[in-house]
Amino acid sequence: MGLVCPFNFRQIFMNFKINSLCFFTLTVLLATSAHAKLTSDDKKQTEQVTTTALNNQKPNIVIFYVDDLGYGDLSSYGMKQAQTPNIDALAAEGIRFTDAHSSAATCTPSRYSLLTGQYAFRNNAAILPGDAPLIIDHTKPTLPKMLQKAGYKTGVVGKWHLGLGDGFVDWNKAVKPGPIELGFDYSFLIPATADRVPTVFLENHHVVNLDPNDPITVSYEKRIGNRPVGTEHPELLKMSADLQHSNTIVDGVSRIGWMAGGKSAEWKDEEFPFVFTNKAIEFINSSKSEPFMLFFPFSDIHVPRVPNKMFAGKSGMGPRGDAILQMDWMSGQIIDELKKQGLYDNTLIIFSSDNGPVMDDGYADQAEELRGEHDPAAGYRGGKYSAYEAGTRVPMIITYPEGIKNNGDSNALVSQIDIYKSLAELAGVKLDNSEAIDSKNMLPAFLDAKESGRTDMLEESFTLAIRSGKWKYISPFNGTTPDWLANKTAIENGLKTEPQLFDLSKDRNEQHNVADKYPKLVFSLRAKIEKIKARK
Ligand code: NG6
Ligand code: CA
Repeated sequence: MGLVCPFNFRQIFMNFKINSLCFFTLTVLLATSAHAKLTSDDKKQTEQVTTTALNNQKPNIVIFYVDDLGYGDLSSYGMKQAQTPNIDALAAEGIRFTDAHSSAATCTPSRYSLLTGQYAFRNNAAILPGDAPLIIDHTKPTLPKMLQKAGYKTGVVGKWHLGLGDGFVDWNKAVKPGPIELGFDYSFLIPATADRVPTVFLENHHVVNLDPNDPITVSYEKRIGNRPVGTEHPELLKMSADLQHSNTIVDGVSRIGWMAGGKSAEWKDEEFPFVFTNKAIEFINSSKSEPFMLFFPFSDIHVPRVPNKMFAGKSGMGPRGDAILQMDWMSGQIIDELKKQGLYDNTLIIFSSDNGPVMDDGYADQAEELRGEHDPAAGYRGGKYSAYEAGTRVPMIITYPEGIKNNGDSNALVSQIDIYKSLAELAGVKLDNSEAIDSKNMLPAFLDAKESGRTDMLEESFTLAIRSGKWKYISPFNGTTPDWLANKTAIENGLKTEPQLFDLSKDRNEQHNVADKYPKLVFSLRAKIEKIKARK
């Protein structure tokens, strides 16, 4: 896991890196305090000079955000059956976190928290249909807006799933508000998930390759258009699907929801790896004269898993394993570009996943049957949707050759919700008290494997859980789950009507509920959750 570098040499190199980081922070501080005493003209001039000077120093930021990748789904996190060399190289060079968490056990809530620094329950952010309105208030601060303030060019390429528009979306016109209004200078997206219509790419405000004579309409209520549907035409399918995923068929895959028109704009799932990496590389090349932030949320390894033929059949674990290889290749292409452009050493890369693993998520792609000995959750209990650890404990790797103090494994407890304040610190942006209220500055832990992380951390699923020291408390669940997450599965996912308490130091697999033995502790952990809920 360590750098193969003679100690003294490495020490000098590290000191240099720390010094340049300190210099950067110091310059920001000096520039900020000098501003208070200047006239507005003076200010403008100073701003120009300092911005230029600082821009040369500010690290670029790339966030690789995989969909549904489990804690054990990389060879650098214990997967034996297939290799992920590009990500493993990041892990070997940077910090490999062993107790890092998505803020929630599903996609939309995790993404919401990453971009706002607030827990999703504050906004009832749940899994969204493909025609849902934007769930982030675009008049409020966001992570990309915060970085724009610091002079960053910001881009998002990949899967969105945070809603678009403000009620009814007309896909044939400018689709907004969306990522641009939230502070991304550039966006190239699939609007929701690959299993939801509309199955078209959206570049900035517009659907790509749309023929105005063949307008798109989308419905999540009733069947529209004349495309075949999965329930009636199973012979057209690459893989069969459950009822929810058996509506409009596009590219041999039945999806959730119905879509009419927009034939020329339809995507081909197999082309995703090239389309997205090319767009990301174009963004890097057009932004490299300024500091930039690229948010790269993958469609992989979410369903439907339809990897390109370069990867199909290569993992020995079926489409789910092949999608992992595809995701690794895509990451490698972007990392190679950063290296080719001489940008890599001054780029902070965060690699992580939006929630834990799932095998069957609606399509019969044999993920379970073909996984063999592979354990996507690496021994933790649960997975996607679950209140148990594998719901949110995901791989997280950070590299930043010019900024990392000590690399290696870190067992610091960190949440992706902390990315907001940590990047604000890195970029030298002062936040309002009302901004990113749930985020904590974890920059020291992000840049040093020897630093510790949080003492307490909330985990969101269909209920709320809290980690505190060695303890994990899961609140009783009295709500209802969606029909497809039937009661039995809900219980398997830790959604029980009684309180649950686990000592993770002895019971990492959350098998022994000791809530009855420690009523005072249960009381105090519950109070901690209530305090977080009341935070303003
Ligand atoms: C669920 C879908 C599932 C997946 C998930 C979102 C059904 C039965 N299940 O509603 O297939 O799309 O939503 O996944 O429809 S996530 O990673 O984007 O949260
Ligand atoms: Ca997900």
